[in-house]
Amino acid sequence: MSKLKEQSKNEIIQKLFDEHKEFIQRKNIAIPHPSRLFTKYKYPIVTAAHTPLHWRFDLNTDTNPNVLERIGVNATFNAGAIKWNNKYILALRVEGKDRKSFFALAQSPNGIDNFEFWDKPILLPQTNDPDVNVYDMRLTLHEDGFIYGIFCTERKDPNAPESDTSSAIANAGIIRSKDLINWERLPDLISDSNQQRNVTLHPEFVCGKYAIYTRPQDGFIETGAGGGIGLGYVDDMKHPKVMNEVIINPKEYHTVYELKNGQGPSPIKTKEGWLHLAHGVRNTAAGLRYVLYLFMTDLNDVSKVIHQPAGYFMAPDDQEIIGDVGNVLFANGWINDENGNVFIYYASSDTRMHVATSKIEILIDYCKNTPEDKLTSRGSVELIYDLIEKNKGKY
Ligand code: M1P
Repeated sequence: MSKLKEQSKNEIIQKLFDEHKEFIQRKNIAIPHPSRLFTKYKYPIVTAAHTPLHWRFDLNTDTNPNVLERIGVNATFNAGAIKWNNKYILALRVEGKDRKSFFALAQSPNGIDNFEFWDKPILLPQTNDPDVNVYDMRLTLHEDGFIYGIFCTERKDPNAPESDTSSAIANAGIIRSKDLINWERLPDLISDSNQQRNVTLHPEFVCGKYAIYTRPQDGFIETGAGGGIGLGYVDDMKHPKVMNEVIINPKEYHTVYELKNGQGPSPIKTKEGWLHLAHGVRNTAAGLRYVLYLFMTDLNDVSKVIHQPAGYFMAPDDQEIIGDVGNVLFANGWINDENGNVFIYYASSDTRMHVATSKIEILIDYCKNTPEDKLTSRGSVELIYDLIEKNKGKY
């Protein structure tokens, strides 16, 4: 490549910044879903291309005379979410081209577009056992006054044979803050399970204890005898030992969560129960398929599921099916706005972030009035027969 003249180097840098700004400020376009349950949006809200140029380019033309990208970002996905100081904030899983994930906050004034990263990613405080990889943070404002960030921390499995260079031990790492800027690292979750992923806090104390959603499983990939969404109790987050862990929402044969499932973000309190967003995984000839489903638990007994519609609430559509890990929708963040509007932040195929909007009343109606899974084909047809009967004279 011929050497660039100083003027053209500066023009290239200016063009990079102009195009980046224009891209970030692009207005999103609502696409109401035919189910009428939610509205999706035309453009992903945060992608690798949204990450700041000063994280990726050396902007000094003496040390970067060809104006090349020095540090690449592969994907931005699986974000925790919180509304803070009137801004919609995402804690994104940013995955570098080096395969490592880390967390970075981005904010938007309206929750659907104009997401801009904060100046620097989070430099995560460490425990005595350093994280090798971290991902999928849930942000929860707990009634104790702290914002908790619970995420998955992975370290190499010390018992894996030498030839196995990918198996890891996954556990829940915990940080907390009062301002989203200064983070205190707490010890990792202490539980009876070999592997924990998809862990998040219930936002209120339950009988004076922290209630925590878990996903115990036997292996790194395989659930074994484990799996299902668990609920346990912690006395003190500075010594986060889970007690009395029970599975409140198990995986189930021949359903969209037949292989495994996991709690998404912390549940939302409604007048009619706690509203939960979760992901369910089934196996197909083309590999795993991750979809999102909803269920509700009792206000007075958070371990009791009171409504669970059959099947999925949201599945990957069109371009969402394609990505680094195809056919995956995953959500670990949502925001319940003051006026009953709900912003569901979901990632497609481990590659980019999207938003879907709905209303609390719609999600409750969906949970209460969508039939439960009858677990057989004949049962599914019987449900359609019931509806046809009810609709007689109306079509
Ligand atoms: O690749 C799909 C998802 O796989 C894992 O989720 P789970 O533990 O439920 O199988 C996680 O690695 C998640 O980040 C990823 O999106």
